[in-house]
Amino acid sequence: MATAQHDGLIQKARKLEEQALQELQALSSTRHCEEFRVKYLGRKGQLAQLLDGLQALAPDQRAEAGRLLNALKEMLTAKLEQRLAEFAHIEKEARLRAEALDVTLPGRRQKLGSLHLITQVTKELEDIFVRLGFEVVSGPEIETDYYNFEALNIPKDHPARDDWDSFYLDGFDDLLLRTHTSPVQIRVMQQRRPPVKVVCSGKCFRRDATDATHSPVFHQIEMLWVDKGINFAHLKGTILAFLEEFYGKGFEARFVGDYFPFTEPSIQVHVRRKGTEKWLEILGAGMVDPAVLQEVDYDPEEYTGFAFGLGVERMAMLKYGVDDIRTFYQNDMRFLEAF
Ligand code: FA5
Repeated sequence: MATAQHDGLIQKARKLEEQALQELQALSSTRHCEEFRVKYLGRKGQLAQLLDGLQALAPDQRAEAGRLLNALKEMLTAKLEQRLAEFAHIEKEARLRAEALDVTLPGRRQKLGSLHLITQVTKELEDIFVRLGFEVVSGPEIETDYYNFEALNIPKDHPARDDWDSFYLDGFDDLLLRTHTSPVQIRVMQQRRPPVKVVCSGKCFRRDATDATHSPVFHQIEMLWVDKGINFAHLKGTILAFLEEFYGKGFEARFVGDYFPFTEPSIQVHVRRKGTEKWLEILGAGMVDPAVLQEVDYDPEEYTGFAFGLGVERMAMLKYGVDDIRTFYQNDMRFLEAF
């Protein structure tokens, strides 16, 4: 009985060997090799089933059949490894061919991003001021009440505070998002002695109702020039010079009286395209108030100065024919790509 089982097992092993060798020849990929491994050499594969059959054999037959089956397993494993190595090589070659880069092919055009129009205009204006001899400085967007108002001659109960309805920081009575870039004037003058000739650009924040020319977040460029003998003619000349540099000859400007607690006299400047009706207010300006100079320990008898703060969005609207300030911030790709 045991002999018949032994012979049957050996026969099955021979058949398995023959079939497996044929299949090994026919394998055509690493994936097929894996299928082969599972079928013949896996834990529940055909060889494992034959090995299970050893239990039923007499000890001496079991040893002999066991050796045979193990030799068969080793032989098939070695041949499978060989085939795997062949396919790994072939598949790597194919992958390299597929991934090959033809460096002689002509390049394909890639669309690059571009600077936002407000950034472009800010840079252009800063460049103009640098050519006029000004130094670019910066200041914080979160300001104290002192720099944003008090030092600029706007005490707590001053009605002018209504012109700059402010965003205060929750839990900090004294901190707000700056309503204009004028606090940078104070910061610079505290740190330097005259002559001071600086510009500063940046974001400003106001609780303004949004409309075609007002945005709660917008950009200003502040300019300050303090020295001996600076007068209103310097103010007017500088403003006209940079406006002409920025807009060219096709625009005209007018000066209108205004009021700011930190300048005296104060003006605002309107600009329009020649031949059109509508003026747009683009900046506020004036001669630095003596009280502000005193606040930073400059002697108003010795030094005078002028300053202005212009709206970058408004400047851009006029130059590029943008009717509504909100267009800058709607992220419409057609608008963004136009510049
Ligand atoms: C001021 O902010 C003063 N600090 C300007 C100044 C500086 C005067 C130095 C004297 C000396 P005003 O609030 O007018 O002023 O704003 C100046 C400019 O900022 C305006 O002319 C306008 O172009 C722009 N602007 C003001 N509010 C807004 C807003 N909500 N949206 C867009 N632009 C604005």
